Amino acid sequence: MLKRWSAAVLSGLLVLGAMGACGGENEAGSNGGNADDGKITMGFAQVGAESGWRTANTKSIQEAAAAAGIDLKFSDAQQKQENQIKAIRSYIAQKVDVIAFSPVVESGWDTVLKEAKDAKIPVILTDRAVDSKDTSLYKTFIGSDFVLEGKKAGEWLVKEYQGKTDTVNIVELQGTTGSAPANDRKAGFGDVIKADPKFKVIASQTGDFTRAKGKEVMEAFLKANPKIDVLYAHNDDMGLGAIEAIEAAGKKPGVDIKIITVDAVKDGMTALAAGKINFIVECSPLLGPQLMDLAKKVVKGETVEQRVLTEETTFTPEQAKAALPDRKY
Ligand code: GYE
Repeated sequence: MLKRWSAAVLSGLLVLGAMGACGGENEAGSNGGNADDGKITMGFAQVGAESGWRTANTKSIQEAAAAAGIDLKFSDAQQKQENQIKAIRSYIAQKVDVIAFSPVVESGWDTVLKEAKDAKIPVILTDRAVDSKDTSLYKTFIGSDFVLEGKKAGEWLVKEYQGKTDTVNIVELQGTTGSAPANDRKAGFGDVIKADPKFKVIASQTGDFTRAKGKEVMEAFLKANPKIDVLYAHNDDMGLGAIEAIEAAGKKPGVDIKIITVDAVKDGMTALAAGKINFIVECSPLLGPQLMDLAKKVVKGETVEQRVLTEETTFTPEQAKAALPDRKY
């Protein structure tokens, strides 16, 4: 009890301290930012630490901020929208120069984004989109085209089963419910495979982008469905969890069940090179340097493109073997 109480007081003091340091006596900066030391302060509200992709993304942002001389305030929302909203409100209270965040889900951001706009603090969306109709609520959105990623996954499957007529039973592990990558990767994939009725998605459920949940849901899929030909997982981590479940069920991942994932982090690429995954659609987490460039421009009041796309490729097992030695994350 005492422990909890003192932890609460301590975190209150920390917030107050940070507010005093950044807000209090600050007169500089037309947008209320703490330009006292000439440094840009960025408040970044991260989704969480749910996957290898996210860890690499966080590292990229932290390293790029340090390299760009940007003072970074960083928070981890543990995949909860309410935590992200709290973090954004605290950045507004601290009068940071710019807020960047990766919205865990697409909807429900208008109120807090309006608060940032009213405080004249520019917002940059990174990695994931919001569905706000009012696009003046943020300056730019940098990240991947998730629909395209889903399409690439579907196109590989269409080619793989070309000329065959038997039904292909597919199970799908979706990302976090309501998130842009889950919505879009599902849509893009579905769009491509619907052209051929032999492709049947027999089960589709969220695995929350984590290894543990991917394993758990795959176990249930395997119990309920005697014939699964293909697994489409919205990220490597869920695919890797599912591989454990498939092996535990006495089946060979990549052979008895073909596996397609998205991300191309090192662990995923290693499984691909070993033939346990058959195809990976790349999604780059290295958004840090571009984000810092955009932040500098936005703080200066320069106009930036509304949408900045990340460049990405795809990998077969052979390509994974070639790329692995240089893979940084
Ligand atoms: O694919 C997944 C992560 O938003 C693109 O989030 C990101 C996704 C990524 O947890 O691994």
